[in-house]
Amino acid sequence: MSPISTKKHGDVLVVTSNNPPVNALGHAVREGLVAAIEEADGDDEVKAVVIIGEGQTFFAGADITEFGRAMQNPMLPQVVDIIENCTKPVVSAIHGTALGGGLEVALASHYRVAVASAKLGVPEVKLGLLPGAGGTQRLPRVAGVQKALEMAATGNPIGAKEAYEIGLVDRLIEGDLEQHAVAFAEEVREIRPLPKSSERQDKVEPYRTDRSVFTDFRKANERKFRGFEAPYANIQAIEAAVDKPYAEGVLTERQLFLQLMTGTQARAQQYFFFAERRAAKIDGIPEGTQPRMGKRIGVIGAGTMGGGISMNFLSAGIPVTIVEMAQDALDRGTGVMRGNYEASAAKGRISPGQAQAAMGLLTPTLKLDDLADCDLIIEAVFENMDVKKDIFAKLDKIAKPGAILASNTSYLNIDEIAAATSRPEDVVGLHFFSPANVMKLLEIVRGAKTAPDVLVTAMALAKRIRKVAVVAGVCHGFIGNRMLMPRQVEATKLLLEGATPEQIDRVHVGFGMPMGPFQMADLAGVDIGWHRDPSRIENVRDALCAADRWGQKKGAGFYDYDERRNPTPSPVVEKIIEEFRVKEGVEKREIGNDEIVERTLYTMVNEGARILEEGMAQRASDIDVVWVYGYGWPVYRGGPMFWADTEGLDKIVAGLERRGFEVAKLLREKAEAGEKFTR
Ligand code: T1G
Repeated sequence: MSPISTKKHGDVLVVTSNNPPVNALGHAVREGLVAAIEEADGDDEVKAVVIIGEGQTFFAGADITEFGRAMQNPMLPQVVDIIENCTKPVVSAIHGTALGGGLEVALASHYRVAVASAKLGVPEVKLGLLPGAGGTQRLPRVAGVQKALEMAATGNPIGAKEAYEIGLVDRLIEGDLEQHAVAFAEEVREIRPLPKSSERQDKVEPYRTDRSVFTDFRKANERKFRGFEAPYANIQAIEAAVDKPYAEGVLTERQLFLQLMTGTQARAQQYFFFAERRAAKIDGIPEGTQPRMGKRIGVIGAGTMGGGISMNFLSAGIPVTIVEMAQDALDRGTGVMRGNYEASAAKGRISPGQAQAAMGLLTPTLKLDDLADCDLIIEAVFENMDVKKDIFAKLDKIAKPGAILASNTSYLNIDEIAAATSRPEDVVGLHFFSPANVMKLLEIVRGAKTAPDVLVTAMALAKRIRKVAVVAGVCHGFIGNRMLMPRQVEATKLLLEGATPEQIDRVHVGFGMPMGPFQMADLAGVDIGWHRDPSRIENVRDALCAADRWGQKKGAGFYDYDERRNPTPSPVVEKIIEEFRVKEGVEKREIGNDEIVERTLYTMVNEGARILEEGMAQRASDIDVVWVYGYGWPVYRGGPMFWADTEGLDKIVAGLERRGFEVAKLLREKAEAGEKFTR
């Protein structure tokens, strides 16, 4: 049975797609669309056509699961040309999303109507691609070159209202979409010639001479697009739309599309699309497990983490009660939150009304008892086991039955914290990343006794506060920080052996990381985890801390910083490292960049393999989601485990052995068996 059905409303043929969950433009849908247009063309009673989606959305694009497989005809470029060349006016009726190939179908239609809540976009760049069915040629002709650049090179959708204002949508619909779309089709059924997007020149002509829109756009996004191939290919394709007639422009588009599709970046980003969705699936949960309530949240601690965590819930419209020990700390914490909201409103990211509404949902208090009616309580106080146990023992007496008790610890043992209560099944780790109101990643730490519905609730709440959550087991540093440790340890050893902070950071930034281990240490604070005794100097970090070089906040750390926080290499640090080298009797030598990669990245993969062996991560792709969303690992490399597969596990094993590291059992087994972690 074809997912495409047709029926006549008077002389309008309504073509409906029913291909759940997102009306992906798989082979059967494409075939059905072509047949429907042929039906319309062949039936004289038909004066117009409406294309509409059943379910949650209009077409959300090509079927990504078909990528990498032999594609069957008709291909999408053919389908959209058949739609545009229909002899009757075709109206796309959009609800939910019109994304990628879905927007290309709409652009090939002669008219587009949409409900106000709809989103329109070309997110292909997020899959390492570009719109490959005429989108790079039709979109600038309809929405304008500037908007097309923004939409295609960033992949971010726009709302239907904005689409209407720029002429991408011809009418905003209130009420029944199908009914109004049919009425619209009846209004335009006699209008000729049919408006074909591919033939429009008015919005591209002005840019034939003045190229500044392209140079300015490239310049403005240099930092954001660093390392990515697809954004630049999208810009190039839109330049072709300006310089060439449609028939030639689509050839350039096709050539660029195939170039990207066969590249490693596209494969990595498509892998990551599904990795992110797979992370939401929790192993070992009984079918039908329902989430618990999540209507009121309690947060203990109004410091940087407590405040950021609270903002996530407030921004999602969920009331929060926040507790502090002292009034000044409470006022300082709520003041920072209000300041963050006002700053977002000033930048136009949210409206002043939204900022006010969010803060209106916050109840500050000095009394722990005020958390008695909360459904979920998140403790975010400083990292000390005794303090945390004390708080959880108190919460055990205060919190209502069925309340979930969570700790935001980055390292400590969740089972030990849970044992401080009489309800360990209600205890879970919720490890947010700083700044908690910005970073997308959330590690849900599954304790030995954590109940299935507690995990399901945590995952559901994560989605509500727009976090990407990954389940981790109880071990030191969970997934992300545990893999960070060997990297930091080796990076520090390499300093003593002759590398410099800038050399090591340059290798990581060149690899695609936002910053290297030492820039990151300076940002987070060199004094994190420091024993605070300046007389006790056991490593380079101690020496820096004793010299008051705590990082950016002190204007000095592994680097010196100017007033705009730009880092420069520091002769003081060089001297400190040299003194240590002598003290430790380490011979300085030339360090190659390959050695830096092997010792700081291969060791991470090795630790990732151990995490999988021990069941501390459900699957290798979860590790990749943690590193992309929590530590800025470049998505065009898929994540450490996907990258390891691309690099070659046998090469990684050889590199680790050459450097004298003990190779994880799982890594060695997979390398010997010629297997991979992620595919
Ligand atoms: N193809 C195949 N499966 C898809 C899919 C797609 N395009 N989009 C979603 N799914 C699956 C997804 O894996 C999940 O499966 C389920 O649908 C629900 O998705 C030629 C080449 C539409 C905004 O990039 O952004 O067109 O995990 O959990 O949060 O130019 O899905 O349940 O088994 O994300 O409500 C361009 C991708 C393709 C859009 C809905 N299109 N999708 O979000 O649900 S390339 C995209 C999304 C292209 C042409 C080119 C989102 C969504 P499962 P979900 P959601």
